Amino acid sequence: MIALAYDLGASSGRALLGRLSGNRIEVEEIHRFPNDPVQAGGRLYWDILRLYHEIKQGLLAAKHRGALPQTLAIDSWAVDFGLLGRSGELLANPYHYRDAHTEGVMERVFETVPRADIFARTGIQFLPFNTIYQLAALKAARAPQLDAAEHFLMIPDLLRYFLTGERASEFSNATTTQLYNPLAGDWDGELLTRLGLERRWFGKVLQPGERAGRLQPSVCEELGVPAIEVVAAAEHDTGSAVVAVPARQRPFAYLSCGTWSLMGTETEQPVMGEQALALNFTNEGGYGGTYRLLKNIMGLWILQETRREWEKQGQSYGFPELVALAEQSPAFGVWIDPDDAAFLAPGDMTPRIRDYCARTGQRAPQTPGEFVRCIMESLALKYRYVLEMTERLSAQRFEGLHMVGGGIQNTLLCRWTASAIGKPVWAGPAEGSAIGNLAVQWIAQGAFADIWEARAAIADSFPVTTYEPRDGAAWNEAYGRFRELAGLG
Ligand code: LFR
Repeated sequence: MIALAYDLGASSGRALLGRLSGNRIEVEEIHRFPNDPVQAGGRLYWDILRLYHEIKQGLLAAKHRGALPQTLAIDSWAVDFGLLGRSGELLANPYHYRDAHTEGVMERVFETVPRADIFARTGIQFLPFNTIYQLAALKAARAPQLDAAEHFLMIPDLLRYFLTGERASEFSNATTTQLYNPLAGDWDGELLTRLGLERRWFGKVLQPGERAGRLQPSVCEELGVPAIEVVAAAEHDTGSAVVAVPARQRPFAYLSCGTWSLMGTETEQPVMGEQALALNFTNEGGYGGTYRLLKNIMGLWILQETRREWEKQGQSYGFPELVALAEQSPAFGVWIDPDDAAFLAPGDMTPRIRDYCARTGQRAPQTPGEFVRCIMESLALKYRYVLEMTERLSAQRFEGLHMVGGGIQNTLLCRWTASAIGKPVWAGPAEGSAIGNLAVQWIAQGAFADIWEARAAIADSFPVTTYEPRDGAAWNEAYGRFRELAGLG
């Protein structure tokens, strides 16, 4: 059975062809393309039509291989969206969630709807770029697109709409808007109304695995392909990544490791108590009505931006080179809290790291190796904190940590993570989101009975590397100091 997964990340997109025979999964990347954000007029956008063009190229690549899929599905990063007008046209280019227009908006929204109310209605963590604050920012700016808007679609919904002509939202991604009420099982009409947003913009919400239409005739004609069926995967990439965690049962802990690090556990019910609110955990919707009780950690973003900064200055380093430099630098010298608000916006990171060090009375890193060591050790230490909080909130103990996603290619990070948490790390698969996307398509096609059968096939088809913890005493001591420095209780 052949399925085609599109996985769009914050810096590149891929089309992967998945073949399933018996319980054996094979994936082949057939198309990869950059997804560079575009700055224009002081704003930061996604190049949505270019992404749609690349999606078509992926279909052509499958056709030229003689491997047309039975179904296809798209997953991407969360929270971003487009608005459609009366005749279904896209009204404006979608903003990038790291655009500055949401600065300070979250706090202003709390004056209308208090923070605790928003959490009680949605169970979603407070991130300044959540859809709710993006829409509030457009509203405050009297953006003309709001006057003409008829439909709201998130990025994968929008691309799926271009392909099929059918408009529908998808559950896993819808929850990330912070406008969806998991207890009511629908968009939160009251919350929308209180913010002056229109309930009617928000349409039907499909569950991951539901069929979502077929390629429309104009697309079939343009590409010379049949009317392939389109499935709603867990369209939030993190949702798809968690589908692909090769665990045999619950409970399990995961870290989806890419530009962001998403750490948590899969639960059957959202955890919406006071403690979850205080720790700013989230409950994003998943496959089969599950939830991802997790926390966003800034992740490899800081390293990616640091590398970009050095490149701009004419010093080009590959990631493996940077990791090697970090390994050769002295241990436990200086740390940052990766989730400090200073590290969210795009741009040069080394001045912000220096500034953080000055604020916290530390000697700033000097060499590239020291900077990278600082970033990676800080991530590993933050992972330990978030894992402990996940255990506390879910009242579970984890024997180890599943790491999935491209970040596991950074084997030093996997090693340090195991040492920091004092538990084994099981790393794999690296193509987490794409494989989870494919798995949901195969469940929809009837090839897997359920998610556990899919996870067993994933466990049998892809290598998983185990990293055992080392130097326990030194990491424990470091963790104590890190918590104090980062003000983590
Ligand atoms: C990861 C991710 C995170 C989300 C962030 C922004 O790619 O989807 O889960 O918080 O991107 O959308």
